[in-house]
Parts: sequence; structure tokens; C-alpha cells
Amino acid sequence: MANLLVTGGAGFIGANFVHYWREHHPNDGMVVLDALTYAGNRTSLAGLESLRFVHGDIRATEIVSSLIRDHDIDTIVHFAAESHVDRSIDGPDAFIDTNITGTHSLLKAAKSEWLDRGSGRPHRFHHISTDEVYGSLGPDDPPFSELTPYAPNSPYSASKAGSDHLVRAYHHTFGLQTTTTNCSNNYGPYQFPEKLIPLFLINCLTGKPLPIYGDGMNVRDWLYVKDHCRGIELVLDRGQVGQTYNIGGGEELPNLTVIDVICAAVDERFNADPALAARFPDAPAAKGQASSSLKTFVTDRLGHDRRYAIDERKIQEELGYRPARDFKSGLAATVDWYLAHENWWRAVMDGSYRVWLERNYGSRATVG
Ligand code: NAD
Ligand code: TDX
Repeated sequence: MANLLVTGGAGFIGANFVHYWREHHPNDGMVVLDALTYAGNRTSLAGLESLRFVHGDIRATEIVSSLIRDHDIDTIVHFAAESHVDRSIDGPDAFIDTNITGTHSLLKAAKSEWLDRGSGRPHRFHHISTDEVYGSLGPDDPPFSELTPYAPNSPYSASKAGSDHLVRAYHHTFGLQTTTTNCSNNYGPYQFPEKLIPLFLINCLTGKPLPIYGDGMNVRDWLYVKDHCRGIELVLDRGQVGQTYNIGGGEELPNLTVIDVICAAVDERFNADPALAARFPDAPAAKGQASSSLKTFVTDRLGHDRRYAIDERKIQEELGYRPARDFKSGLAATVDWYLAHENWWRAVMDGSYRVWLERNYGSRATVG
């Protein structure tokens, strides 16, 4: 039995992980520490009453230390971060504060409780990172392996790279028992509708433009979030301390293909269920038009990475990881989840997010 401290457990991947862990390890203790920024939603953890939820900041080192002590924490699974690339271009400071200083604060608390107080008991600090730390690939470059040199291009990925290096240093210098996973683009339930898939899906339902950056041919490797959770579980269970593992979905797709799949899935749902037209009267699909009519090419993201791809041989060969969902079935499950959880996404898309979105993207359409 383990006692987990999950940081960022009210965010997208963190919440999915908490649900996954509760289902697969019902006897483990779990404390969630989350600052409930715009991206964190307490309702994403509804139904998990046995969970201890702490509304707090990972930068509060003393609070983290006392949580480790009071709840006999032996495993930290660290998701908390500022995670959206566009926001890091708009305002990098929060990314440095949370992703670098915040991760360092957690490492200090873990070192103080697990090493300096000399309990000597087994522990694990697992850090969730991103493939974006490796930079951008050309069309014929080999995918990112764990040996690919770091070359982050955005303030977001640079801040994640900084946090990865700190985790590595705390293992190498102090002997903290760490592991790190660098995963590709996740999608699935509970994702805040600023990221490509939920944003475009909801815009199809609400009849808003689909803002495609640049030529729409940037490539991402799409990972269904439950497969990611399974990968983290394998690393926690059998991963080698001090190591990093890449986790991908094996689905390298250009954005335009992803967008076409979303549009087709929405159109199919409306064809099959006439009640959707009444629920979403502004959707093109409610008026017999194609969702793809909302596609709008806009000015490219600054420094937009062209291609990410994951070489996941290490986690496959060492730990037996394989993604269970292909993109088509994962996307279908995601569309169904958002259709069934309209209250959730309407509640999280509050005024402040809309203001930010409109301020940044409202006038960027270059092709109507
Ligand atoms: P998210 O933005 O949905 O959630 C982040 C969570 O962290 C929120 O609940 C937020 O309230 C919390 N948080 C932010 N600052 C905090 C602070 N100072 N103290 C405590 N809590 C704080 O992010 P996500 O998409 O779930 O990503 C989780 C992790 O996975 C991040 O570290 C991210 O870099 C990494 N990652 C995400 C993806 C992806 O596709 N979403 C891909 C690769 C890696
Ligand atoms: O409105 C949009 N239009 C658009 O064309 C948005 C939001 C995105 N895009 C493009 C940019 C990317 O090429 O879609 C692609 C995916 O964009 P995001 O969903 O913003 O993800 P990305 O920038 O690839 O980063 C994501 O994956 C790696 C997560 O946000 C990171 O947290 C993670 O580390």
C-alpha cells in the first residue's frame, strides 16, 4: 500500500490519474494538492469523497513538508504546472514561478522529509514532463528518444526543461529517488477547452470559428490520457530510479487531420441524434451544414514547433507499455464525454477565460 501526494490533481491529466488510481489501487492513500488556477477544477474530482483535497500552492514548501509528514506520503506524483504554450508566450512569468520554482519547492520538501530527517524508507518523486523539451523535428528526423538533447523553444517548454533538470540534479546530487516521464499531446475527458481538441470540439458545438494556426500542418503525437495514466503506473511500479521514460500514443497526425476527424465526429453525432440540434442550435451541424465550414486559418503561433514524435522503445521494452487506444476510438470516446458533460465545460469556461481568448485570438483570423 502506498500513500500518494498528487500535485495538480484537479487539472486535466492529474484528475484522470486520480480517477485511474482510485479505480486500480482503491486501498492506497491519496492527497491532492492543487492551487485551483483557471485550469484546476474541483468538480473534476467529483465522486471521490475518500480523497483528501488540499487547496494550496506547490511553492509553499512548508505546507508540502507537513503534508508529507502528516499523511505519511511515500510517493509524489507531480503534475502541477502552467501547461498552455500560448499563455507562456503571452506571459512567461507564471511558467517560471510554477514550473521551475514550484518544482524546486517540492524537491526541497521531499529531500527534507525523506532524506534529511533520515527515515530511510523507500520513496519516489515522479515528475510529469513533456516531449516539447526536445524541441522541434523536421519531417524526416527520427523521433525523440530519451537521449535526444534538450532544445526547448517556448517559455513553456523551457520552464519544463528547467524542472526536469532540477529533478535530475536532486537524484544525482542528493540521492532522491526520482523518475520522470516525457509524454506527447494528451487528449480525453476533463481537458480545459483551450487546447486544440476540446476547444475545436466545443467551437463546433457552439458555432464558433476553428482558429487553425499557420498552414495547419504541424504534427503532434496524440496520446489518450488513460493510456498515459497506465504508463505512469508502470513507471511507478517498475521504472528504474534516476531514469526518464518517453510516453507516446503512436499516432503522429497533422493538425488538419485531427481537425477533420473532430468535425466528422460532430457531424455524425448530429446525424444520429436529432436532439443535439435542439441542445446546440448554433452548431453548423444543427443547420445541416458541415462543421468544417468553421475552419479559419489564423496567424501562426510565435515559435510554433513543427513536429513532435516519440520513440517509445524504452518504456515498451523495459516495462511492456503499449497504448490501448488508437486516435479514432480515443477521439470518439472524448467527443462522447464532452457531449455528456456539457455542465462541466460550460462551468470551466468562465468569463476570465473567454476574455483572455478573445483578447488574444479575437482579431487573428486572416482567412474567413
Ligand atoms: P492543466 O493545466 O490541465 O492542469 C494543471 C493543474 O496544476 C491545475 O489543476 C492547476 O490548478 C494546478 N496548478 C497550477 N499551478 C499550481 C501551483 N502553483 N500549485 C499547485 N497547483 C497548481 O495541465 P495538464 O494538461 O493536466 O498537464 C499536467 C502535467 O503534464 C503538466 O506538468 C504538463 O506540463 C504535463 N504535460 C501535459 C501534456 C498535455 O497534453 N496536456 C503533455 C505533456 C506533458
Ligand atoms: O487554437 C488552436 N489552433 C491551433 O492550430 C490551438 C489551441 C492549437 N493549435 C495547434 C497548435 C499545435 O500545433 O494545435 C496543436 C496543438 O496545440 P495545443 O493543444 O496548444 O498543444 P501543444 O502546443 O502541442 O502542447 C500540448 O502538448 C504538450 C500541451 O498543451 C502541453 O502542455 C504539452 O506539454
